[in-house]
Amino acid sequence: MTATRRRFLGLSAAAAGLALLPGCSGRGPSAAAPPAPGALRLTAAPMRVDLAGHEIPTWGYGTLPGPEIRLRAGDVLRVELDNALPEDTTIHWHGLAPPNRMDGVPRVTQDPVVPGGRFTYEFTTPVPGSFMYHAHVGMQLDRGLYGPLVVEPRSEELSYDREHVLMLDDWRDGVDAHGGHGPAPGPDAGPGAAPGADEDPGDAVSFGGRSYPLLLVNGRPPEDAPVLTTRPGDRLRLRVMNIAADTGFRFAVAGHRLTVTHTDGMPVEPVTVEALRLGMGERYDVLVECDQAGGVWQIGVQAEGRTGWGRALLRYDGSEASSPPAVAERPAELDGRLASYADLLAREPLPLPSGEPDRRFELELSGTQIGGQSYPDADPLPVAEGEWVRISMRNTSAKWHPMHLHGHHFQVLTPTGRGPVKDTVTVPARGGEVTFDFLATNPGDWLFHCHNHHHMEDGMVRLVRYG
Ligand SMILES: [Cu+2]
Repeated sequence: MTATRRRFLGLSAAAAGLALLPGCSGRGPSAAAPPAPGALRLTAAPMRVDLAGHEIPTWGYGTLPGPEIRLRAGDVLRVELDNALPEDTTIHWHGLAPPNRMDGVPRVTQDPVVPGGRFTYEFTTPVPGSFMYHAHVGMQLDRGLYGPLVVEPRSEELSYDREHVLMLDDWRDGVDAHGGHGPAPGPDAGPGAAPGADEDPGDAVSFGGRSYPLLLVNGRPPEDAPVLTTRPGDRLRLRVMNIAADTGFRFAVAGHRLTVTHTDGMPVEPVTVEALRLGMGERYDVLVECDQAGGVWQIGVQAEGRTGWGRALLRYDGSEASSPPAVAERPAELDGRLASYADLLAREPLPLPSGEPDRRFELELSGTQIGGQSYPDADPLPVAEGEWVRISMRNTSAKWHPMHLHGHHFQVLTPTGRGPVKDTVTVPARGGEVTFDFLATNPGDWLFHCHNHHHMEDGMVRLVRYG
């Protein structure tokens, strides 16, 4: 996930006429035919990963994270999914807006892919940005079934020297029984726990209540942190992605500031801050001016509202003699200025007409319900094709909820009137309110849900339905 690899991929992609990674055979069914020309094969299968010297079993797409998919705006994404798991699976393309039948939601947009089965996803990707793919069956995302998906613009406006993708995850798979990784998981304090068990003191920002012993950056625990390299004077582009099931993150780089250029892949006017807060499913692209003379710098990832620590390292070339910061060394920048939605101005606002929305929904987020209902015993939110739709949410629960709409980009309503265009927006707890608008231009049944997967499994889902 470095620029070196990107250049390599760019070359191989040019040869193949498609900017996709070569097929990843993983440990899939050996009898399967090779993928069609230009297709990437992803095999969902049991696998083992090394977490700082401890090998644990999980499920994944061959590597952790899964192979990076990188293509250019207007390309066709063509992925053959082979299911070598003992249960059904699908892939959802988080942040993309494919035709409904390619959205990867079992029993809503497609039949689940049964064990031993195959499904080919194929659609064009006109919109550039930083996206993710992940399984969308039960709690499979909580294992290793995820990876980054980058759509590059046909011509890049930003100027930078190197690029790195950072996927932030909370992890417990195979660790609970291992005993070698930090504290044992505590009692489950999720939405199913006794009333009051998940109440946070004061103004704590908590996105979830389950116990996760490890935080991983690109599949690696803090004792075995990934190292990003740079040179003095270089400008880095970081694509920071929260793929966790139950954890919001604070993110900062010691000794450096972050200039936000995109949120959820969509461009914003640059804003320079010291830290990011990412709900589950959210992504930020930032530029980092590497204006230090050298050294090794902590890239800190802190769980919001509870203990939990992950990290990566930023190493300047020529600093081989420098020792890295201690594992737990916490960048002061984590307490600095955050990028708020109100700070962000869309560079490409949605083409909303003048006047008022055609349709409005006002939905309370309470516990793990949306508008007082729990999926699947929940009414679809009916819209009509072509409408301008406004959804207003008020969160009266004790948890922050990152709400994700499939199949659309929406525009967050902020005082500037030009709020960021996103696909996942975090609604603060205890009275927090967020409103967004979207254009109903992609008919189908689309999930609108909390991206805390425990909350989703608990029914924090509605369908937006039209066409
Ligand atoms: Cu939630």
